[in-house]
Amino acid sequence: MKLIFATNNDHKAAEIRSVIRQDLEIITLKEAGIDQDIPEPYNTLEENARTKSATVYAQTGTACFSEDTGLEVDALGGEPGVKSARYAGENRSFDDNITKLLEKLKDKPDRKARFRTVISLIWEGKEYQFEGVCEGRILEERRGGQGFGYDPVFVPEGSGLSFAEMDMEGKNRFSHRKKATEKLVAFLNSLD
Ligand code: ITT
Repeated sequence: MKLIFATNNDHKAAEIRSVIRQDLEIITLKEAGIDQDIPEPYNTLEENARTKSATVYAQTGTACFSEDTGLEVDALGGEPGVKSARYAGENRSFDDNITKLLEKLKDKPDRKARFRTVISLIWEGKEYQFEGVCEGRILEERRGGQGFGYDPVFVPEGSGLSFAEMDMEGKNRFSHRKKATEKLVAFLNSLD
């Protein structure tokens, strides 16, 4: 079975491929020959994920899914949330976003946060959504060199290591994306 994963983020594609059934062929936008940065104009992960998958389905007619992920920090009223990719401004780096986050959290004792992933699948013209949440806390400084995005400053509940101090297998034991992907896979399995 062939599925387009409507993403331009190769880290996400690698993480999802590491947990999805081997007989499912996952093709990223680049691999499908689609050179497009689909806008994410909405205020919810759910709407942004739906826009990405629906846009690509309309163009290709091929079953496809997308995902939108946000880091929700309690002391910042849920920020950066849906704006996680562009927290420090358009086209800013992962590192710039972390710098802004740590600055805003300076002197704040409440470090509680969570990653939330919403996957939107378009299957035979119908949309299905799957959510995965990982609770944790934000460190005072960066730790580790693996992963991507906010991984160096996020420690999941039940671990002493940041996501960036874990290999992919370690991160998958806790990860929001893994939990959402497991629900997607269970759904696809139930179609057989
Ligand atoms: P798409 O092409 O799939 O949209 P993206 O990088 O723009 O890729 P999002 O819109 O979902 O992805 O933005 C989420 C941002 O949140 C992402 O750029 C990272 O900074 C951060 N992020 C998402 N998942 C993460 C994870 O597992 N660990 C650390 N940071 C993560």
